[in-house]
Amino acid sequence: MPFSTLEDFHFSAGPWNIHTGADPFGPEVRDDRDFAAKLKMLKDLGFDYVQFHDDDVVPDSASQAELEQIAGDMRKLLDSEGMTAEFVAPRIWEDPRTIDGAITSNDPAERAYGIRRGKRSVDIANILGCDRIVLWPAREGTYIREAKDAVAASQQLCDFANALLEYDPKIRLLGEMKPNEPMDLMYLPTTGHFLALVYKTVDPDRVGVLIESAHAILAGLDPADEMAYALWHGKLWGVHLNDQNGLKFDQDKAFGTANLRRAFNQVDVLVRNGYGQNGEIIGLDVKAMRTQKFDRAHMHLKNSKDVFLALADLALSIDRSEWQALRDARDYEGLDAFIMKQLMGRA
Ligand code: GLO
Ligand code: MG
Repeated sequence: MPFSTLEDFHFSAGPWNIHTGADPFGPEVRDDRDFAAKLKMLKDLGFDYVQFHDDDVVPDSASQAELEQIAGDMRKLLDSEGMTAEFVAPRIWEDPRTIDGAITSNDPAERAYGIRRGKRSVDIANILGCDRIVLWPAREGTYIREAKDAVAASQQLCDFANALLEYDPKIRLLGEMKPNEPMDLMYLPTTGHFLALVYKTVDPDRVGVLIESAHAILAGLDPADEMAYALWHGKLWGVHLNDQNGLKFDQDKAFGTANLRRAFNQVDVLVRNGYGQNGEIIGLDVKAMRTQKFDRAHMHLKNSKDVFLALADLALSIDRSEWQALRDARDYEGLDAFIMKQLMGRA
């Protein structure tokens, strides 16, 4: 696989990445923008793709006929701006029917609702012209382990994947795993767990992963190695680049701002493995600080993209023969200094 070039990289973000700053302890601090304004903002920043939740496009209350109409209008808006949908993710964590999970709820009616949301997401994706469904199983876990049967839950997660794969022969499913938050104990808490489930589904070729940097970090794992493992499986079909300052809540900090070296290693593994050459997108999942004023509450997106491109440029220009010579000599102190100098611009 040849290295990626800068031209292979196309960027995406979701409308939720330009947000009002509400958090669990305080209300909104900035006005909202309508979707068209967000789309224009993303376009101006050089983003070509948009990530969607199902109800970012169509309210859950809409009938099937309304769904087709509303999603069709969204497609026209995207086309008119020269933008493309990257994926649709069923938002299966806000409705009262998902309080105990939409896939692993103990109530079969609630599990049926989850599958219905998944199928609606497929319908919306088809109208928007994308083949990727992202599954972030937000409430598929427990606060106390005794609340659910973990063996049954594993099968229910597989059943959910199969229901979508069987519903549409072309759709691809990308698991976005996270170890905690909002639930204390998540099922399939890491990418590796989901990758093992992939091979138990009815069509493993259409199931892969989207890796979010912060989610790997929260699991105590290195995001670059997580990406490498998924790349080895041929299943890294999406990323949510961001950063995380320790094992706290999911912070969604701008990419590379907490740990530049960790960010470089993510970019490097993507570049070396030709990420982007088969239509994979550089997705961001970042939040502006709550302190940011309205008119500058998109700079976290620009900063993340700029950091990615600067690190990709470094990955493409770094002296690989010197790097290799240090490996061959088993001079890892020398390699440590070599990488640090590159990152400090003091090479
Ligand atoms: C939360 C997740 C969430 C998903 C989004 C799309 O921790 O990162 O933001 O990425 O709902 O699946
Ligand atoms: Mg994410």
